[in-house]
Amino acid sequence: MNIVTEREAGSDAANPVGAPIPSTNVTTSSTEPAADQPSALLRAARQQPGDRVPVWFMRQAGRSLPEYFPVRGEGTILDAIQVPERATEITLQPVRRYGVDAAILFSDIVTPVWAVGFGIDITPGVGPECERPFRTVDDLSRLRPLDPDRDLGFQAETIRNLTAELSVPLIGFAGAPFTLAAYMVEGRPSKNHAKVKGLMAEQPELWHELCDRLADIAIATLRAQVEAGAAAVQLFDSWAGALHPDHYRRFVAPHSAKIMAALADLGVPRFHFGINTSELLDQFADVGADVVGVDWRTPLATARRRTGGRVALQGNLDPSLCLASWPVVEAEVRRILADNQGHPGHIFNLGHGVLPETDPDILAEVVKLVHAEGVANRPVDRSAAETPGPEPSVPGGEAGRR
Ligand code: 1CP
Repeated sequence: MNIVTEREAGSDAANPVGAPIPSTNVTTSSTEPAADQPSALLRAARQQPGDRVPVWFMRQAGRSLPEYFPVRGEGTILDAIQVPERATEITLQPVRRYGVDAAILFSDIVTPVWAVGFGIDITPGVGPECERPFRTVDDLSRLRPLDPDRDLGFQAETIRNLTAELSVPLIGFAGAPFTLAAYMVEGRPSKNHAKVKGLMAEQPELWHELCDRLADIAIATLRAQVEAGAAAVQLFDSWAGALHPDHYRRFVAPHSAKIMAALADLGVPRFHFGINTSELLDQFADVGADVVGVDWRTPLATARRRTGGRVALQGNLDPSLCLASWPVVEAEVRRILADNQGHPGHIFNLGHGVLPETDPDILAEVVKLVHAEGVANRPVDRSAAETPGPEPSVPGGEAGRR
């Protein structure tokens, strides 16, 4: 894997690590990297040895931070996202508080679909909801292509604000077609995904057309984020683990692979994440990710064997255990670092998002411990990798045949 490019080098230069963090009334971590070092996150994403394990947290901004609420204001989260000053401040809050190695744009996976006028909203306390869910071919008319300049101008402005302030890389993100379709077809968050699985199996042509449009929307979103200054992107397929591996291969992988391939020329690391994906990890690597997120159910050493050592891994502390006392959390962090065996391609994270009830002081301690104890300089022993599984399910495969 060689994903070192001028674009990344440029983004490192634009955001020199160690540049001053904006003043704040929240304590800044004392674990800032020295100014002459490359970004720990981008190095680990390239599986290059370094002097520490980078760490950030999915859903690090938002409801777990007391300083979030006064900035967020009234209305839904989609209202806050549209005000660049607010979205900028909310994105910066966890970076200041924790000294994490990356910021993640404050937005949501449904933002682009909302922006093209599909008719989706985020209900506080519930999540994404659609009054008229996607069920028939007529619903395609509500899913026009995304024009990032017109539809997501506020997001580009937020990213430009952020890259001017940040001393660590900014991660942009989008929802993958399956996970977005899950909300659009079900109409709201769902446990068993029965309606979206039904549409997929019973109307495969409509399914592929829907996913193709969602893939184009994700591509336009992510390209615009990188052009505005994001130094890495994460494609969230949070609920793909609900699928049988064969269904994932036939109905989902081609679309995610199309997105990953369409970002290749940008040269930024492409992260890919879902929960319950133990049986899909090989395919998550095959779609073209550089970094694969692993939830807490799969030991990192197992995930590394399943992905054949061809991607960096991100994870995998159980967010529920972060509600326990520090000795419990500390033991888990040490176990995960040991499980990684000093491999340079490890980005420490939770196995899913921060739970709203989490004590931020616990996460601050996690960051300190990972920075103090994480070793990322063991030479990669590629012979230890398991033979990669079955034939890669890559672009041009199923998508080209359907
Ligand atoms: O008003 C609020 O504060 C609502 C809570 C909230 C927040 C803070 C939602 C509604 N979205 C967000 C922001 C958000 N969403 C971020 C930026 C914050 C950060 O990471 O620091 C990100 C990356 C997301 C991405 C997102 N949204 C995902 C993928 C990550 C994951 O958790 O798997 C998903 C699945 C969503 C949908 C969504 N949006 C909001 C909720 C409550 C949900 C999940 C609903 C469900 O259970 O299905």
